[in-house]
Amino acid sequence: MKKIRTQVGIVGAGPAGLMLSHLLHLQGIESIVVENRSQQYVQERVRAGVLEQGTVDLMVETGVGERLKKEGLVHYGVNLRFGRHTHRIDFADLTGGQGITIYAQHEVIKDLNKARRDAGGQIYYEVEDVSVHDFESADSSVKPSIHFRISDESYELNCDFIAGCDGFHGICRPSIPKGTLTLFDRTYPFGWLGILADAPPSCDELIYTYHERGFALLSMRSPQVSRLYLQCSPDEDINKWPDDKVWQELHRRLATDDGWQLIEGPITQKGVTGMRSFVVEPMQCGKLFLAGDAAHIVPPTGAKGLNLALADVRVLAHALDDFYKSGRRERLSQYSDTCLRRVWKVQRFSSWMTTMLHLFSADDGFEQRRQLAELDYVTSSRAASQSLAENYVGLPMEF
Ligand code: FAS
Ligand code: PHB
Repeated sequence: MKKIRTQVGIVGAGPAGLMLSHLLHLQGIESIVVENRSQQYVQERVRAGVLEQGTVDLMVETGVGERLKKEGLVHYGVNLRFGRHTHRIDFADLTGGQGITIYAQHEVIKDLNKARRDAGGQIYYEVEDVSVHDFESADSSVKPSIHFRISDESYELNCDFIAGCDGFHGICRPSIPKGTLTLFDRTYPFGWLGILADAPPSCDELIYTYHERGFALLSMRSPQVSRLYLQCSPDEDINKWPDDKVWQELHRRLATDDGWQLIEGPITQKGVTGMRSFVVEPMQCGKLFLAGDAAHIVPPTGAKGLNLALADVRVLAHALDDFYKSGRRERLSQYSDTCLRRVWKVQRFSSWMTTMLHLFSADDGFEQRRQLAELDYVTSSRAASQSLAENYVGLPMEF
């Protein structure tokens, strides 16, 4: 085995892994990232698109926000549509001027990759057979390691700490001894059929729609590209959704009485994602720290997945900085508790948005009337719309 060494070994080059490596670099802490996919695959994967104010500030403050500032679409509000009427939630008024920025996750990944590359950062792509070892022991002389293979060469990466940023289907969480973790898992009886379309967005802000045929969301990626979602069954067969059927259903669910029109265009990407709420406690075991989707999944209705992943690594980078600068381990030992406070608040908001806006089939009408009453309350009470607004733009960071 070829032996290499670093201070922090990071598994996964998604937003969590790359941002952590970037923050550690700015603090003078070495790291190596290992990723089992190619750089191109990771940089083209279609996922999130909404950045909280705090995420935008983090990218700008750490020097990777230039393109985001130029190309990101800043929104100071969001729309809730039900009963063929649209109600705007004014973020700027309700949160003292805060907003969100539409900037695709894969663009964030490109910016972070460039910053790592320009700084001489080490990222091993297309690695195989990744495994993590010797992280449980509290004995500081026992060094954890990450083993992996690149074609027929085997590597042993020795480090002080391992960051498990390898997503929900990664190897880090399952490597933690059974019984030391508690898993909280909820799956929803529906999914999202999402499309990318070369169509100018039909509204300059997002539209979350409650409809008796199911939820619909109008989002965007740029002034030329729309991103739209439809509630569907969790195992929906995408082949049963030719483009014209997708547009027909979107027209139905997004229809209003004020003459608003949905603009169509060529569909360039189509996919179905399941909906789940998942949290693992604790988010650390010895010298292994889980961050992002490796530790928690939120339904996308609150647009929080990416933002929560970056919030985790901010806490971890802060704690590692404290350790390497002063030898203090308190922040490291409190990492999980600090993150979980935010994780459960974001879970609460994301599942609330999901249950308020989606159709639950087994319903005698009670649920629908309760949901419509909730939407009516949220859009007519300043207190209720302020709660939605402050959660949507992002709760203050705690370290
Ligand atoms: P990621 O999953 O992004 O990254 C983990 C990385 O680890 C990946 O690059 C993976 O290839 C790598 N990896 C996995 N196993 C490995 C191994 N054994 N060895 C080495 N590397 C390994 N959020 C929203 O807010 N809005 C959305 O519209 C939205 N859409 C989504 C659609 C999908 C299909 C998915 C899965 C998620 C979506 N999310 C969305 C949530 C998403 O944004 C995640 O929260 C975000 O990607 C989390 O980032 P990471 O924790 O870095 O995990
Ligand atoms: C997106 O633009 O992809 C998006 C926006 C809002 C969400 C989820 C996804 O809640």
